[in-house]
Amino acid sequence: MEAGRRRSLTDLLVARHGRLGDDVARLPGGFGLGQVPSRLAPDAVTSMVCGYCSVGCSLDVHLRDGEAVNLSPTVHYPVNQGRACPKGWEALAPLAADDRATQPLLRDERGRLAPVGWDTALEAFVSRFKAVQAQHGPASVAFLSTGQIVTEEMALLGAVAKFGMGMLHGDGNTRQCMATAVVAYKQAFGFDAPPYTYADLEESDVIVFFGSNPCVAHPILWERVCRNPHRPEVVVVDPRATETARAATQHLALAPKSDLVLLYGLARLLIERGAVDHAFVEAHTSGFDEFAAHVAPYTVDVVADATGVAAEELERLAASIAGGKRVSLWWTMGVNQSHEGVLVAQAIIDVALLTGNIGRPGTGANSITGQCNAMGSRLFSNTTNLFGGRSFTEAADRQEVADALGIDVGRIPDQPSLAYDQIVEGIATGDIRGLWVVATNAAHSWINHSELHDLLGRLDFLVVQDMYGTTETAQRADLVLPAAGWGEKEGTFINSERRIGLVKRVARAPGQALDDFAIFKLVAEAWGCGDLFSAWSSPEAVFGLLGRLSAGRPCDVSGVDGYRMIDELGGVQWPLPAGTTTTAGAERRLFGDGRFFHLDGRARFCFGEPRPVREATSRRYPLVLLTGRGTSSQWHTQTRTSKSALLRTLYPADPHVEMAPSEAEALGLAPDEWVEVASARGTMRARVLVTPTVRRGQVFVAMHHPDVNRLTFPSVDPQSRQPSYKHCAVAVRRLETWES
Ligand SMILES: Nc1nc2c(c(=O)[nH]1)N[C@H]1C(S)=C(S)[C@@H](COP(=O)(O)OP(=O)(O)OC[C@H]3O[C@@H](n4cnc5c(=O)[nH]c(N)nc54)[C@H](O)[C@@H]3O)O[C@H]1N2
Ligand SMILES: Nc1nc2c(c(=O)[nH]1)N[C@H]1C(S)=C(S)[C@@H](COP(=O)(O)OP(=O)(O)OC[C@H]3O[C@@H](n4cnc5c(=O)[nH]c(N)nc54)[C@H](O)[C@@H]3O)O[C@H]1N2
Ligand code: SF4
Ligand SMILES: [Mo]
Repeated sequence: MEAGRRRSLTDLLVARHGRLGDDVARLPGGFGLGQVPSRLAPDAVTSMVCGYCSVGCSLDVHLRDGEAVNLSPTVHYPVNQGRACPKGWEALAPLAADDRATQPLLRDERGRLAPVGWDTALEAFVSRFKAVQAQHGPASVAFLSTGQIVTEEMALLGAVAKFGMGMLHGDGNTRQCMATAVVAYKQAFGFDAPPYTYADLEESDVIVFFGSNPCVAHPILWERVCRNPHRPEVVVVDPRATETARAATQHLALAPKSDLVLLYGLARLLIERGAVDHAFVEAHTSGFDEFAAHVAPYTVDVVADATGVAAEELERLAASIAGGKRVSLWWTMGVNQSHEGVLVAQAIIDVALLTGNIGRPGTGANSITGQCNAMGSRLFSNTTNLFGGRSFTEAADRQEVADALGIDVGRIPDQPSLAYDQIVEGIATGDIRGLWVVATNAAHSWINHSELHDLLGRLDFLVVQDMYGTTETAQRADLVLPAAGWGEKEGTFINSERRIGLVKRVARAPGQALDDFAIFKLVAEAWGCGDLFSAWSSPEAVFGLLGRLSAGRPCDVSGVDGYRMIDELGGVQWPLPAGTTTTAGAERRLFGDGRFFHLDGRARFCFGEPRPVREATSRRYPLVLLTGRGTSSQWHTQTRTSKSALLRTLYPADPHVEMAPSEAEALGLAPDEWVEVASARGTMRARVLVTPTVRRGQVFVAMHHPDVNRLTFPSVDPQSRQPSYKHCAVAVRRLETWES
């Protein structure tokens, strides 16, 4: 598009912030920037899903003059049934923070980030990235995105970057989080398909959590467990005695990263005790005999030796599973973030398959997702997978997408993207020279990020698109694009149980901040490929496109008739193919007919050899560092949750290193004392929290402090390339000793 028309477009976009609600109609083509009052009565209550975790609670937003003034949890929503955790209750607070990015910022010749208009910002974006591509090839510019923007936005980003701008590489922070589950499900089921519905938590008689702390990380799922009327056996497999473990009926405090041996031992015991559902295994699975032979050597003694879990504890768990009628097995980051996470996740799936605990109420091998829209990212971000869980390397898949979108198939890359760690590596080798980071704070959250900090400085051009200009990553940018956040735009999220929920515009983005959707559209226009995306006119139009793209796939949502249907039904779980229907509040699970997504319809037993951890403890670094979520009031890198005065009262202001009383005593450390935690890669300061929840030889630091990832060791699972955030070797010392 020529400069004149683009300028008038940006002027209009920016002008819309002058007065709420009266300028949108003038937008050429309409960008779906429907203002608050366009869909909602001025004084009303409207419900929408929460923008933090993957539970996907619904919140009733109370409006005055069309703008949000307050909120409360939605009572009639199948997910949360009137409950919310502190983050949900405080979801509006981060929107009003002082450090919101309100204008594009461009690094000037003195090296400072200076405010510029959108036209200048877009001109810099296009000219700098095009210059990089001209010199080093189209694949030298890459993007890193997120599981925290609406599906329509991530789909548009994936399409604009790859089909329009010629990028080959783009990955999401979902790599840090869900890649392991994706690979495990694909290999076992033939598609990335979490089988469960949340009602299963209330219908099980045995519930086992592996590396999962729902009391903190998915509080409303824990509430669902508490509503289970069957007096369930609740088992937690976690090195720490977490909030969840302490509320459980069994806690297996295994040695960190010994889950695979434990699970193989568990499978062996179940087989030995005759707990195999032979009818199910024979009719619906393949590879059982090989699996049984594989686990035969894992006796209770081998398990006790490798995991520290006593024979009686393992026997008790096996007896519970063997005796259970409805057994559900759940896992989260203690499994996914591991040097062998895919094998562990598959071993959990194997246990469900061999006992026939899948496809029935209260059962399943169930990966709990992390971010509000990690599931959208897995299926529709066009990063690792081509739209709809397809493959970039399959010519037929590329053709289907080209046909559905009306684009030339030659625009679709025939190679998969590099994974996140490989993109980082590409910066080191000079293959990646330009990077566009959207809604992720890599300079805090990436593993061993001191290295990343160095590498960001080597880029020819770094663009960061975020709600805040103050994030560790935005501060490193050459160009900051100010983005609207949750509540300031519309679209859909897909939660852990495959439920599509709606996000609405109930607040006005500050200053010149724009929806990510509008930013992607403007980028496409400025780049000169806007015409390719004329059908992508609004989030809801894109939702329709994605529905068509999903048709015939396991994640088929072609039967979801627009946002109104989602709103009226209380969310809709995939699949819902065209011509099928569902009812309000329905809870649906997969595989009730025993048919999986492999061509032969069977699920596969998948297994392999355990491997040693990549960084063992040593005399210099004698402790294992575990990391994870600290409290239900903190979210990741804290760009949002730290902006709520209320939430700030609910978690400690200083970082803490949690250690066993005997450890603190041996090191001569007093409670609350400041110490240095050091690994071979870096150090951080923290206060000592003496607690029996952590075993001797291990310490725990929450991920919410930026320095924690100066310590972590950058190993990844070889199949999923998900980083192993939960295991590295550290030392803890008093500050004086350390400094002397
Ligand atoms: N309050 C809050 N909630 C959140 C988030 C947040 O930042 N704050 N983030 C969301 C996101 S994106 C995610 S991915 C989820 C994460 O949700 P979870 O995975 O439940 O949370 P984590 O604390 O990262 O890790 C869970 C547990 O894994 C254990 N663990 C460590 N190593 C091992 C091991 O080797 N084996 C086993 N079995 N367990 C181990 C840790 O001790 C920890 O208790 O939470 C989501 N919800
Ligand atoms: N040591 C350790 N590190 C970890 C983990 C761990 O367990 N231990 N867990 C890992 C996991 S599972 C995850 S998911 C990652 C999370 O890591 P990140 O994704 O880096 O963490 P967030 O703080 O959620 O970053 C999201 C960013 O997007 C911005 N943002 C929010 N909404 C919007 C929006 O609508 N548009 C735009 N443009 N920006 C927006 C926020 O301001 C913030 O800067 O951390 C990983 N890092
Ligand atoms: S549990 Fe998750 S989705 Fe529900 S209110 Fe809390 S952060 Fe939001
Ligand atoms: Mo995550």
